[in-house]
Amino acid sequence: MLEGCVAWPESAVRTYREQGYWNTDVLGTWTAPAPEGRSATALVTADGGMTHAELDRAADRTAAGLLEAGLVPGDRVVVQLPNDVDLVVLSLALFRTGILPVYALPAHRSAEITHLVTSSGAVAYVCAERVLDCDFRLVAREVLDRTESLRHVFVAGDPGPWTALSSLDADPVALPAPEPEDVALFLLSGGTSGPPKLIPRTHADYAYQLRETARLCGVGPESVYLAALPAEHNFPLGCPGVLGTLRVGGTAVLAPAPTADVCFPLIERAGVTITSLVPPLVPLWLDAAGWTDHDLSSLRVVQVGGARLDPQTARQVPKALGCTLQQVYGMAEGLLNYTRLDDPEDVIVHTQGRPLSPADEVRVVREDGTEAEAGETGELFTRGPYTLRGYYRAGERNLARFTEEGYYRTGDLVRRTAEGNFEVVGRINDVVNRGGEKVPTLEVEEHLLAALPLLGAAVFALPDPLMGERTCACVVPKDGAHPPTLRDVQAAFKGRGVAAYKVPDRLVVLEQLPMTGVGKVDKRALRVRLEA
Ligand code: OOB
Repeated sequence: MLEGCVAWPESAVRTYREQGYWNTDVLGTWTAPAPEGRSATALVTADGGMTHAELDRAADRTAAGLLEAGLVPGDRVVVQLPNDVDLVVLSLALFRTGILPVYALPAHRSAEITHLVTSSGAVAYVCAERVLDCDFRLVAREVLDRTESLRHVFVAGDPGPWTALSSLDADPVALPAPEPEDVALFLLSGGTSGPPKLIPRTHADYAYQLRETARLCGVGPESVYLAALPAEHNFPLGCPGVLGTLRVGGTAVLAPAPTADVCFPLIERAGVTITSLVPPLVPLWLDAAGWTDHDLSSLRVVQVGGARLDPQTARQVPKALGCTLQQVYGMAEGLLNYTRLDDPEDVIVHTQGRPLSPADEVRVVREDGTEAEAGETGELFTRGPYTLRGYYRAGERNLARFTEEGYYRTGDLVRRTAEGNFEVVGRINDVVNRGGEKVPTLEVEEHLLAALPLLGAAVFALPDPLMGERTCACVVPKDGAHPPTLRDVQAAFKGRGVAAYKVPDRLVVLEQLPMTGVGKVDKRALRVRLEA
């Protein structure tokens, strides 16, 4: 495996190969030759699309262009593109050449991209010219100034001082074929307290995830998957998402935003059969479905995951959208849990499902390390054929997140029902789950302390009816300093190039922070005080 990655032990590798979990599938190579029954259309966007044959050709040309530009297999490339054809073509080209995408999220700004470039040693950054109010060519400038490894910036659209992404275009050449068990891509951790860690995913492990999730969701050549969420995230990318659908010859529809006004016309036009949402979107879609003129009758499955969906909302989905609800409890690190399409209503409404694979090993562990009983809350530990054994270049830091036997400590508090389905009831880690968007509290505290005249800052989650959780920051100004307002925080974070979703939703100015006996800020006491 790539230097800086933790390999699965030999015995596990042997089992996964022998039992067919891992095979010779290499990501991105399945668009040719077209199997029988494949629908001609691979991609649909608001203003265009592509057939499978066109996608195949475009990926080969881009792959040749990448090599011509001097990139070599094993190089890392930070990819931050909106849901559009470029993202898919580039991804397939990278997979085919063994050049490794590091998938950033659209909301990331220079602070996050700098971190990703530094922690991955990326040689290239690929972005769009601008999205909404952000000019990513300026983000690229800041990142270049602050990092050492970056040699290329490729821009979709007008490149300004950089190179146009469209210039990565050359006559197809023989490509350096990656090995199935090589790393294929990097995803970002959402579940850990600090800045995101990099998750290496191999061709074999991710291809298995794509195959198995497509099977479980009944996705085949006739299926039309709508990427409403940003497709660089594991959920819409590969659960089965865009890649899992393309792999079986289906069609992926790329929406520029997850709102009903953008997605409903696409559902009607493309005959979308399956999509995935995070919980805060669900009430908005249900509401819009009540008055829309658009025909949503093609929808078969709506997957909801990323954060806890409340049962009352869950119950309304089938009737309002005319389809089956599937709860998905997953993580970029690997393990995916799904309710099955034919599960009883109670299971679909009240649980977050059970593991995808018979080879997923899951343990629910009490604080003292012993095994919890059914119905009892504990932390979920897991290992399996598509769950990582260590973060990239994390060294000693991996010791805290993995057991000696190679189990990943998810930090999630779960209960297992007698039938084996999980209910997610909380978290151990210091992360705010804002409707699926993960806000690492330590990182926000560091930004607050660095940007404003503060003596102390404590960031934690408060419950919220729509988002599940929102971010609250309690701050103590330095003596004589002006108490900051939310507007100050917003401006300071923007100035530091921090993603907007990390700005606290609520700011409380205090004279001091309560401390625990061991001298840590007592966030529990703060939470209780604010909830009251
Ligand atoms: C997905 O992946 P990440 O990596 O952004 O976040 C993982 C964490 C989990 O550890 C858990 O704390 C939370 O997000 N989570 C859920 C959940 N799904 C994820 N909490 C409650 N209920 C759920 N259904 O979020 C992700 C990756 C693949 C598929 C779906 C979600």
